[in-house]
Amino acid sequence: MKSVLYLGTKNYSSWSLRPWLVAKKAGFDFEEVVIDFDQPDTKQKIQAVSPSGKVPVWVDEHVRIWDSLAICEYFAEQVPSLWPSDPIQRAQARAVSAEMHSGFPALRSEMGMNVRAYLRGIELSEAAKNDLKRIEVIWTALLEAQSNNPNAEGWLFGRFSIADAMFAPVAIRLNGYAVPMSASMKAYQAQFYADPDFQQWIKDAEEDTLIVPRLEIGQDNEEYNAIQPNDKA
Ligand SMILES: N[C@@H](CCC(=O)N[C@@H](CS)C(=O)NCC(=O)O)C(=O)O
Repeated sequence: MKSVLYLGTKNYSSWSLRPWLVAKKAGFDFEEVVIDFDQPDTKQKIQAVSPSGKVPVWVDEHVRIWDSLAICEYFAEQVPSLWPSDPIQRAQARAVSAEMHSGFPALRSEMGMNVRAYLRGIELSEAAKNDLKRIEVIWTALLEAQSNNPNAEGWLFGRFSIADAMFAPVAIRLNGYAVPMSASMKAYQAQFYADPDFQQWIKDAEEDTLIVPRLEIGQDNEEYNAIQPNDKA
């Protein structure tokens, strides 16, 4: 039996991107099944494969797993290099991954992932601004800690790890909405957009024509959106 990763619509499903990217980096051979959001049969299709009624879900000959981080952990059982090899770094990687998995609710709701959105003008709440600040602190500290590592490849712990996958949707959120970014945030965001596997997800999402109106945050701000990106605040 070929392993299957059930995903939500690639343009919008931030949870789905994470295990998909990790599976790609692990070199797994798997089938992708996208269950589009907000269709008359969406709920039924997700419930048919997912005990929690949510995607992503991984199914192979041994197991069915229905949570993005649990799926990533399962992959790491087979490919341990998906976490840093150093136990201290591995603990830190797990801490920031768990923080991303369980936190940042304001950022999630106000800057929903939308691959096809580009620097849309939005007004962030204080809570969302604080979420962004916290992400900046995490990224900056971890990238600075790698600055003396000759083998660092631009990822949070040098080589790609599950921690990077957890933050991949943030790189897309930062592309979708015009919010201030520090130099280290820009550099780490660029790291994703230069990655061939990440680029494949972007391409798939861009080629998809499904628009889910409730997830099109900031689309009415046409005046702001007409300003050239470099002139935006
Ligand atoms: N904690 C879960 C969250 C998964 C989740 O919220 N999935 C959303 C899509 S990104 C979903 O399936 N929504 C469909 C629904 O709620 O009907 C995980 O990490 O996988």
